Amino acid sequence: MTDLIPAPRDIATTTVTGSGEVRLTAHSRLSAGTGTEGTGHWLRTTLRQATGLPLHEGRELDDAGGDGIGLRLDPELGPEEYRLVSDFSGILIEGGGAAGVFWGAQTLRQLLGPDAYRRAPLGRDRVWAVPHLTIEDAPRFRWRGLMLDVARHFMPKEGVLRYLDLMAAHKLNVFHFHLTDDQGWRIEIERHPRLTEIGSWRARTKTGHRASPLWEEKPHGGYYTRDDIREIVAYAAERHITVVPEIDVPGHSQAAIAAYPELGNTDVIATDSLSVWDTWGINPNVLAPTDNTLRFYEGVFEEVLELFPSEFVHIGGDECPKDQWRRSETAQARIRELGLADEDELQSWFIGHFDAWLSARGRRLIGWDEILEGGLAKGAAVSSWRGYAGGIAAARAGHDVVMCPEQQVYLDHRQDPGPDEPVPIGWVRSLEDVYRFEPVPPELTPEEARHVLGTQANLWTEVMEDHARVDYQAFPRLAAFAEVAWSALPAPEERDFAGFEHRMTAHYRRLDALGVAYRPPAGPLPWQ
Ligand code: TNX
Repeated sequence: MTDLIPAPRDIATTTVTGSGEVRLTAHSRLSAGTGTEGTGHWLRTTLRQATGLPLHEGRELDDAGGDGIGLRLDPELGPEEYRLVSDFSGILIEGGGAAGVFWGAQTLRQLLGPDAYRRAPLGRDRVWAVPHLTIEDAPRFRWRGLMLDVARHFMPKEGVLRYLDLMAAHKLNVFHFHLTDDQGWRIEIERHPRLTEIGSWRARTKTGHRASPLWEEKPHGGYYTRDDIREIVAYAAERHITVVPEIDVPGHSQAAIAAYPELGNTDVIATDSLSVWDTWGINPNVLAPTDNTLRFYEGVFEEVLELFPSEFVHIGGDECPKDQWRRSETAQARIRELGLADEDELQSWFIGHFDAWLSARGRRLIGWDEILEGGLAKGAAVSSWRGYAGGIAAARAGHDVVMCPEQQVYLDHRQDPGPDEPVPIGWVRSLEDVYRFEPVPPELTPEEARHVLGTQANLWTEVMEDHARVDYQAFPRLAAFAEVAWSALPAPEERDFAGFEHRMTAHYRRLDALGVAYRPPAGPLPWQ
């Protein structure tokens, strides 16, 4: 029962209270103190579904009694820190902030056993018990992220909400929402309706693994309306998850150019003949560095800021081939006019424009590590994906960093060398590899290391056409990643992977109850 993932900082079961347990019954009450009402609502709703117990409101904390649950703030604790005590007076969860109480509630759900993850009670005769114990816990990093690419394959809104629940269950708190790419534009922008009218569908897509019966070509698309986005952001906020939107510029933009051909390098190619891209890889059709493009994207970002309250806004910046800029007289004129050395500096100027634009509106820019090339914009933070190098350089220059190196935490990469993997791309990233991933490179001084805001796992979905495939790539590795992001694990070679695997046995039962189509640790793979 106490096989918690991610592992808490401290768990004590041998307190003076002895070896009893708290049993939730039809009489158990739940009291949520000031500032914890949101978690109270979440916990009551979630546990009512799973247990069928009413968990009526307790009038006061003490009213929770010996079989109740109390939630309250304790200003002595850090904002995400919590203490969970189960003893003869019931279960008390205290957090430094509302988020801390929420993470404590997630721990309580794990303690109640796998059936606490179901959406309806299996029967009235279940026992819902938590052993007497004390847990003290707090996260290692404040950015515990998951990136989901909904551009390569659209994930309908319900699937996104489900992923937010899965993130919360693993105490992850930043959802990096990759909303645009060459293969699709997924967010409604009122002032530029063609972005979704044209940009959200591609006529042809290759789905599945070549060797699988799912391999077929068919149209693909979809997008989120503004209200869908509002709902996703609100749902995330209820779970103490921040949604960081990504609008990828100036590369990975063919869907936008297909919708508005004037955004492309019209003096180099006939952009009006481009359609939403239907293959994968690095695309040569990038945005033209013109005033028109800047104004267009300022309009896009204005609407994005209205919908997303997050401090950080991701502007992509990755994999922007410079060939068209080299050949474009318009781009070359801009380079001369700005007195720039080359096309790298032109990209840097482009990103710098949005850095200043976002800063003026009280937000902060974050981009993939290519934004270091040609000079990093003043306030920019970096998602270090091509290994650690970009992150190290950025941290040394005083910029904040999120570590997400493809060598460790790209969950689209295969997790086993066997011939049966449905996604035979990338290097092998086993569960153990992810568990031994260290987000802070030893090269950094403690001062520099303070710029590592945290870490993020990335789910690129070129070869994940539905949520079962996303689940298969994400799990169980995301559970290992969550422990890396949350728990203060020792150095990689000293980590107790066998102990983690042992705790996973209990965690697989939770994932089963949640209906997660994870890669099974043994036995036939789902399609065999
Ligand atoms: C590189 S990571 C990309 C993505 C691909 C991914 C596939 C990054 C910033 N760019 O466009 O989907 O590799 O692993």
